[in-house]
Amino acid sequence: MNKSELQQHDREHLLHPFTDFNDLGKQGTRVITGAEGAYITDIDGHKMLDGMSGLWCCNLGYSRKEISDAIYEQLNTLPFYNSFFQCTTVPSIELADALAEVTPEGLNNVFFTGSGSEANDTNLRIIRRYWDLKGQPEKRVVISRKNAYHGSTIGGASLGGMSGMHKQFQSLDYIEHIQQPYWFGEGGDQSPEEFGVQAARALDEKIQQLGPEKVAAFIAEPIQGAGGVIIPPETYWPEVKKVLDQYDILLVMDEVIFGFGRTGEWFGADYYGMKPDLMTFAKAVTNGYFPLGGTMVSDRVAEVIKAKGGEFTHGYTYSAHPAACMAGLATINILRNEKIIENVRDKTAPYLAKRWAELGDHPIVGEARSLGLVGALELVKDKGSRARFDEDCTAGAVCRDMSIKHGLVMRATGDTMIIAPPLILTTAQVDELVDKAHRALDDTAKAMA
Ligand code: PXG
Repeated sequence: MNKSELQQHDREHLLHPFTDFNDLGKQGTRVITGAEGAYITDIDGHKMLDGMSGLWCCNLGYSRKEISDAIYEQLNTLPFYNSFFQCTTVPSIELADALAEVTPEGLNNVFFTGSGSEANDTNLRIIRRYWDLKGQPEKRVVISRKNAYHGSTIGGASLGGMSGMHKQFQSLDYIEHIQQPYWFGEGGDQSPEEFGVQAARALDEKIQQLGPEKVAAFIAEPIQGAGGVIIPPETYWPEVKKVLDQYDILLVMDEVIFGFGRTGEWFGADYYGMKPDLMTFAKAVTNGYFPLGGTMVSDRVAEVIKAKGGEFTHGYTYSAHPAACMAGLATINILRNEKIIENVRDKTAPYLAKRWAELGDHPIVGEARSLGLVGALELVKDKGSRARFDEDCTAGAVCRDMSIKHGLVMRATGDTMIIAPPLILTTAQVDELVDKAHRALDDTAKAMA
């Protein structure tokens, strides 16, 4: 099929995730046909620096034959076997070991799933089981945050705090949402530090309002990813820690985006010095090469579930899929052997921070923020008042299209432009990314004038 035939068949038969089908019909889909290193290529031969690592997952880029070979060899040895009914496989044991080593102290148990959404559903099942076995079945409520993203299954979407999603399904009734720590959007006249404390105190207020004896867990991404790379003020996590220390409530950190090196540490929990009881992962665990997710379970929680016994009636056919586990092992080996995360921490992240901050001087940028290898630009019409161009956030969509034209994949969430490039980026590629983003901003300013 040629390009237009592919686009036509795509429109006729493929229901895309998170897509407005009218827009899709008008523009035709971009057909991505190849990838190499940190670049992707479309069917027209247009090569783009992938500033989003696929969908926050190809942290090592697209050319790691070690990972595809590991998958291929496993598929030719034992393509599938389940881990139900007293069975196990060698790759799943080896990956469980490796994950216990690289994840924060105390997280030594893993429940494998096929995706991040399933892993958060698993968290809900584990949380309930834990409190039931502890003899505190009244602990039921899970507190999350507005504008969080925790997946698209009913459990994941209920935990998530995206208003557009909540309009389209019925949420579980034992999940409550508090304020997000989004200083640029919601901080008003407060300093980031003051606002960070206030946003964390919202957790305390909610716990008090519900009654601590009813609250089972608090779930949060270390930094909100899909919500617009919302890097909390430095005061936020230490204050959340203080709040949680007062109560017997489980902390779930959702590391689906920030796990495996994006902050320059292995996990966001390491970066912020947090000790989660449960920790969700997916995406970069296999470098996006094979679907795999899971949740790391602390010894404290796992001991109750294991020792107090009875069957834990939960699991997925593809929990611990052997080929997925081999992809995970190969990915972790590369991250370790090539010191990829140390390189991000010591070299690429500080360099990106410096270059990305320069974009803050652009007339339509209200804030340029970055941490590790993520960044965000807030597009505004007026820097002083932070006023946006219009209510429909057209500037973001324009900037995304301009960026693609200049050969850079940059995402728009509303009028917030976001990047999460592969961790293998060189400093020369950081320059390329920033220069292309700058040109996209110039074109956006012209188009919106
Ligand atoms: N938790 C977090 C923090 C995520 O970012 C999930 C859970 C769900 O994972 P699965 O594997 O079920 O998709 C995610 C996924 C976006 C975007 O627009 C982000 C995600 C997925 C799709 C789109 O940025 N994150």
